[in-house]
Amino acid sequence: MRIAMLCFPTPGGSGVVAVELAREMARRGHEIHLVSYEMPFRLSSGEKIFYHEVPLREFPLFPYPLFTLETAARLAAVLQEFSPQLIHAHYTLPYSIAAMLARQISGQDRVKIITTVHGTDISTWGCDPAMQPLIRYSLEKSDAVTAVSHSLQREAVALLGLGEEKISVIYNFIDTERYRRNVDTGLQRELAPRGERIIMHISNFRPVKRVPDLIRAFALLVKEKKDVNLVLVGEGVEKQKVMEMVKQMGVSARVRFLGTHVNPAPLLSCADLLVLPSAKESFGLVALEAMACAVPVIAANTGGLPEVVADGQTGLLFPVNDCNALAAAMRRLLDDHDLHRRFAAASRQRAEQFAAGRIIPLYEELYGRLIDSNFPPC
Ligand code: GMT
Repeated sequence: MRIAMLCFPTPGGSGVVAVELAREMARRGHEIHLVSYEMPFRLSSGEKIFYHEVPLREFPLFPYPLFTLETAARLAAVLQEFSPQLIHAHYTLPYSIAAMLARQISGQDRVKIITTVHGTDISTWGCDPAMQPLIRYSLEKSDAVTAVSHSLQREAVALLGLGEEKISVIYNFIDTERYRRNVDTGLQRELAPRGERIIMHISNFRPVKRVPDLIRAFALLVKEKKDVNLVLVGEGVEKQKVMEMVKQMGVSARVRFLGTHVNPAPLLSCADLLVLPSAKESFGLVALEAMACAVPVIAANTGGLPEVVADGQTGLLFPVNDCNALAAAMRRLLDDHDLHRRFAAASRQRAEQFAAGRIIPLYEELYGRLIDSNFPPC
C-alpha cells in the first residue's frame, strides 16, 4: 500500500504514534510518506520512510505562517507525485481539513482519508463551541475515524453527536523488543548514586499533565524520610514553574530534571515507578512504554488510563488532583517489595497485549478495506 501520513513533529503522543506506525508499516513493505513541518522528533534519517517537509513561510501581510494551507499544498504535491492511496491524519486539527483540501486540489478523488483522534482534539477543541462544528465536519467527512481508546471514542460520540459506528477503536501499540527492561547500571548509579528508589515522570509539561501534583506528593514522601529520588523527563511550558516549586518545597537535592529523550527505554529501565497525574489522558502512551519496561504505573483515574493500567494488578489509580492519595499509592508500592515485584511482572505481560504485532494488523486491515480497488496497484 502507499500511505501518506500527517502528524505533529513535536514531542507528544500523536506524533510518536504516527512515526511508530509509519515505521511498522514500512517494515512490512508498505510505501510511507510522512508530511510534517519539521522532522518528527522520533524519526531519524536513514529510515525507510519518505519524509516531506512543509515550509512555513513568513509573509508581511500574514500575522502568522499559513500552517494549514502550506500543509495542504505540500500534501497535494505529494499526492500528485507519488499517488498514495490513502491519507492518515493524526490529530483532527488541522490535519483532516488539510487532507481534504489536498485531495481536492490534486484532483485525486479516490484517495481515502482516515483521521485518528488522539485526545485534546476532542477533549479540548471538541468542547469549544466555536470549533466544535469544524471538528464534527472533519470527522463526518473522513472516510474512517479511529480513536486510541474506548473512553475517547465515547467522549467523541457523545460530544459531537456522531453514530458510534463512525469511530472505531484501535489502541496505541508498543514495540516490545525495543521497550523491555534492560538496566544500564551506570545510568542507574547516576540517577540514584546511593541506591535510592527512582520515581519517574515523562511528559511535555503541559498544564493537563498536572506535574505540580506529583511534586506535592513527592515532598510528602521526602518528609517521611523515604529514600527516593524523582526524575522528571521532558520539556514544556510548565517546566520553569515546576523547577521553582521543587526549590520552594526544599526537595531539590532529590529531584533531577532531564530534557527530552528520543529513546526513553534506558531511563524507564532504571525506574521503580512511573507516575502520570494528568487531568485528562485519552490513552497515556508513556504508561504503556513504562509497563513494557516492567515499571508499575501510578496514574490518575481519568480518560483511557484505566484501559491501559489495570488498577490493583499492574499499577494503582488515584483520583485526579488528590495528592494524598497519590502519595499513599507511591508509599504502598515502595514499601511492599513483593507487591512491587508482582506488579512489575504483570505490567510487562499487560504491555504485550498492546504489542505492535497485535495492533498493526488492525490498521493494515482498515487501510486495505478502504483503499479503492480501482487504484493503480503498488
Ligand atoms: O501530545 C500530542 O501529540 C497529542 C496529545 C493530545 O493533546 O491529545 O496526546 C494524546 O495522544 C497520545 C497518543 O495517542 C495519547 O497517548 C495521550 O494520552 C493523549 N493526550 C491526552 O489525551 C492529553
